[in-house]
Amino acid sequence: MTRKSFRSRILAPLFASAFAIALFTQNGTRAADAETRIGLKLLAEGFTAPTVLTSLVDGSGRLLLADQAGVIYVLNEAGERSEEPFLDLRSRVCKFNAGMDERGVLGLALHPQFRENRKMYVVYSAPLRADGPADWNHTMRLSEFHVSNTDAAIAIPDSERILLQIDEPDWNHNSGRIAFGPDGLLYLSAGDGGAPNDVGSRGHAPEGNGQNLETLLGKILRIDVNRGSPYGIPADNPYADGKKGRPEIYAYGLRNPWGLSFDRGGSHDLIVTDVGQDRWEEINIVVNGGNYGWRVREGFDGFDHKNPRQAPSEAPPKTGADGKPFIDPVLVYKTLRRNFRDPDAFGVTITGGYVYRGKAFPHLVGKYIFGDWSRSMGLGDGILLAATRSETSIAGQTWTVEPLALTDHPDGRIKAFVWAIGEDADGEIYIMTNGANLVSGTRGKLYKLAPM
Ligand SMILES: [Ca+2]
Repeated sequence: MTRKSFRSRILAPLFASAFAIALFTQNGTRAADAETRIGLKLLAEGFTAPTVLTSLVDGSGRLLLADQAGVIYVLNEAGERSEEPFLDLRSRVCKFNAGMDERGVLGLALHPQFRENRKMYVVYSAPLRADGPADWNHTMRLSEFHVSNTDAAIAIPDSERILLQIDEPDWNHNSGRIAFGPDGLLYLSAGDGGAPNDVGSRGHAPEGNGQNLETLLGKILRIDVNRGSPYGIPADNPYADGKKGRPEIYAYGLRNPWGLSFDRGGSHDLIVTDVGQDRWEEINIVVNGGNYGWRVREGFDGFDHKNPRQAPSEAPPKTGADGKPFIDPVLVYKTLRRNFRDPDAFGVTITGGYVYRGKAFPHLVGKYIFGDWSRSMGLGDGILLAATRSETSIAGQTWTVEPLALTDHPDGRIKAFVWAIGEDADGEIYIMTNGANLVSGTRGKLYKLAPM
């Protein structure tokens, strides 16, 4: 070996990496100059556990904020809360746990023709209905309400028309997110009913609710609120005739889908996040009739409910009980369960968000903005994240993810529970946080992603 070749072997990689760093810095600086810096602007506080933020589409620019504790508020663009709530459901929601709780007001959506018909839809957890299974926990209710014709900021409590009731064996894994699709139909996410691993004699089918087509638990449902009594079944729902499954089912194999939204641009994908058991948090693009795997798969792996912390040694199943192939998530990341320092695990629970289609941040357009609830069940330590569709599949994933770099939180960590993400009529994004893992108190806050 000559001295020269020795030197070049040592120096060439050093030179190459120094060159790469220089390029990266140059690109990074250039990119940072072009990108509008993202600030977390506190809009309102003093809530309990805010779950939904949407626009009151009456031309006033006002916002609606649903609080899990039972009240829906009207806010102006500056975040100031109207004295009179939009709708107070505290006498209709079930009694909350002293500790953690996943019940309460969980979903809110205005009818696509709200300006003309003043109809809106709410999902909330009511006490167990009289004819519900005796030892079950509560009944999740999807109801229609009318809003005053003279004042769009007041919903009429007595106008409630209950559309759908789902009995829930436990207080957790309810989901209850709703959104109208571009088809004008209402989509509702229902969790697997609670209890670890979708197993249990109280309220879980032998094969798990996610894979059982005779229960609405563990599903994405789709109904037509504009016809039928109390609603219509879309003709192309996969089990519309009711012979092989419940006609409301649109897709299945979900565990605790705390996130359901349509991309308002692109191909209007329905994006559903699914909270993992012990190993993987998922983002899924949900299609008609799709089977997303729970509880025989988690992430890209198989799932053994008797040994949930390890992937089974055999290859994951490729097809479900109906013979159709499972649909892979577009992105997974590790669930933080045991190793609290694992850098690949953002937290313990994925919180679904929205594909950004607003105007404030051109560099975010087309990215899916979401979060993870917290690194800890007891202490609020959540993160905001941005996922990007990638050109090539990486280990089966077609999206990539990185922390959403905020002006005051460059690592995306906002030091609170990321309870929910919201979106207004302009496509701008809101973050709802809770300072405690409780549905009591006044530690809930509403932030807007705003140039800063
Ligand atoms: Ca899945």
